Amino acid sequence: MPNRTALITGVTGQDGSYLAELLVQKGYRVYGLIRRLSSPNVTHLSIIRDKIEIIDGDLMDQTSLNEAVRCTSPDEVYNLAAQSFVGISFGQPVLTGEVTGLGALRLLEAVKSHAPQARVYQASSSEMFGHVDREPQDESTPFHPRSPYGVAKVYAYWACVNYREAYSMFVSNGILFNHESPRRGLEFVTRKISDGVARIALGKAQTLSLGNVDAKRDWGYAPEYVELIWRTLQHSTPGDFVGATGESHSVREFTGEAFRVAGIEDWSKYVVIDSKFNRPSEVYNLRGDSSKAARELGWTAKTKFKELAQIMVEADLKRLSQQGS
Ligand code: NAP
Ligand code: G4F
Repeated sequence: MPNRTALITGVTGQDGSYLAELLVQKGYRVYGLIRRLSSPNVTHLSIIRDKIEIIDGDLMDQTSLNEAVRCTSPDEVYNLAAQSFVGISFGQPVLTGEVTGLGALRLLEAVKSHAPQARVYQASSSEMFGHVDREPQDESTPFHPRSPYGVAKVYAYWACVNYREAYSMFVSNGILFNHESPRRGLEFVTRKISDGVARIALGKAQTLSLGNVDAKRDWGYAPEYVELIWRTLQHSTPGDFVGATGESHSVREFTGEAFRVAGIEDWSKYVVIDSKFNRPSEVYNLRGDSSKAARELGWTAKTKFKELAQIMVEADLKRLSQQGS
């Protein structure tokens, strides 16, 4: 296959950086869209910084998206950029709607005008299922979002389906359940726990404050999920695919497992429950069924709960030990 060109939004984030590494490995010419910040935020790109090209742009700004698509002429466009933290979406609902919802529409418009043959991947989310009435959730499960973030992702999802139907564009949604890694932002619960536990084990912190520890999620390992993202755009036809492990575990279980990895069995004395981390409306339990992705894309999640906790805690123990006090 001749070299292909990919444009990735959200390239500085967890998934964007892993996807850029995968595509570089596969011989793609990779463009990463980066918004202007007062201090550049390219830590996750250190391995491949000289192997990808950076394009300035912002999902809030139609002109920059038009220009990014026009000048890169991509074969594949991966929209991974978003205001992606559910918790903050309650305090910044309009910004979240603008970036996470309308931002996807702006990108679709740019592709429709400047590269209509390009294949588009939209980072949809299990948060769209929200208040679920069945388990496990698959591509036919109704949406009932429980946060401004979830609402914005539902908007973006349907915009993608609409551009597929209205303009015959190749647009696919990956409805991915939570996936984590040592590159996960520190505000998300698994990383907050792995970092917090490592600090306690190393004597750098005394306690770890958490919200609703009874919430349950289907947690997978991010580097495996970017393989699914890529496979979604290699399929013969566009469509919507769930990515999940099929297992659900509580925040409490993840906390216990993380402490166990760090060699601390009696961990309850270190954890403080603080209601400030509770959300106005919570998603209590998510568990996905990705048999469509297994059947049509040949993808299954390999890394499960205990191994994931181990990878994350060991990475934080190593990072924090190297930092000294
Ligand atoms: P992440 O680490 O938070 O990365 C988000 C990316 O979006 C960052 O590169 C960020 O850039 C960029 N971004 C934010 N606002 C932007 C704007 N206005 N214009 C351009 N770029 C902007 O998220 P992730 O975990 O990698 O997730 C990737 C995508 O998958 C997101 O859309 C997320 O909502 C979705 N998703 C994630 C999961 C999961 O479990 N990880 C599950 C389902 C769906 P800065 O570095 O400049 O902030
Ligand atoms: O780690 P979280 O913040 O992730 P959440 O809300 O599930 O969203 C993540 O996964 C979605 C896929 O379903 C993505 F679309 C989204 O972009 C993001 O990547 O919270 C997980 C659970 C929640 O129920 C939360 O209430 O953990 C609970 N939790 C309990 N204590 C906490 C805390 N969450 C955070 N962030 N911090 C806590 O102290």
